[in-house]
Amino acid sequence: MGKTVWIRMGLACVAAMCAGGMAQASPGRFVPETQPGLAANYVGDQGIASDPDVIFTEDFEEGSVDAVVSRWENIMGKAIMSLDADAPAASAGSHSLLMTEVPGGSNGAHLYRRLLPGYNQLYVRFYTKFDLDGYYNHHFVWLGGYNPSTSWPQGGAGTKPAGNERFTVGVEPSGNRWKWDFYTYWMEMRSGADLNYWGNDFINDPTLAVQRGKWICAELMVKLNDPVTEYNGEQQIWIDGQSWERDGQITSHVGPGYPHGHWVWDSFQTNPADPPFEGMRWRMDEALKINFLWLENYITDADRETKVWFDDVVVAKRYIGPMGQSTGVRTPSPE
Ligand SMILES: [Ca+2]
Repeated sequence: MGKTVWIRMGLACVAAMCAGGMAQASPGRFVPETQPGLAANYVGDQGIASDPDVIFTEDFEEGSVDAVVSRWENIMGKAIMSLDADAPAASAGSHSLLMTEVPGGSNGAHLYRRLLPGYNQLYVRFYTKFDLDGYYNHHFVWLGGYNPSTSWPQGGAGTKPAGNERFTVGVEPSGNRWKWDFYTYWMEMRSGADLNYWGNDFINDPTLAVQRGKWICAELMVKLNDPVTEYNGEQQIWIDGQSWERDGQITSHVGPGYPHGHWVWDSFQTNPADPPFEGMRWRMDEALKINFLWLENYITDADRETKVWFDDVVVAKRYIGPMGQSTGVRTPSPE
């Protein structure tokens, strides 16, 4: 290697360190989840629907879009849905759901259904893929609750829930920032600088980047506060079976006493030197439960064709994790 190349590499490294230093105290990093995921027991998700802790699955293997949507209660943008042969490598199935937004088209698409009778803790794991050059979406995949439950998504953008009627928790690419974060509405949420209540974010780390052009395994957990006077609720995100750590603390898991940080309007800024987070008081009424799943790809004003795929959705009462591998040496899951 020539001297010139070394000098160029050195300058590039210095530039990268400076950029990182301005953004955060230390680089964030993935930390593998240590608890066993139930998906490890079902190679390619085969048979996972019969697991006693699983309450809903959607693998898009029904054979037609009509057959898929018949399993959901509220559908938007069916015209841009198709079943596609692109599927996660580990999947036992051969098709995924593809939503293809075109310029001048509708505002994306969604599938919504209730999860009755309602639960105090749920996990949703799904595989998704964004095409490399697609336009960004505004909202993505949600777990939430309505009291009483409804067979359609109620909305509520810009307003704070009262605590007895709704909450919603999104795992999202954060619009055109392409970083994974929460987007959360609940009774204790903070307002934005415009004094409206938009979804609150918590991770705020541009290095937790959404990798486009490949299948990603995302998982979201919501645990309600119980009793309803307490702040002991939680929310958690995993990407490819991993949590996100920054400055020595896990920032993708939010609950009573963790992580440490402070609010800047509606964005929680993690910092180990700050006070501990108070925990999630999702509700003030026991009748408010987690009772819906909303797979949404909400896009407006797309200036180019934009494809988003979904596959292998599982909702369960415990951690699901990525699919067990269908080839090669499989690591036995701890029992
Ligand atoms: Ca599939």
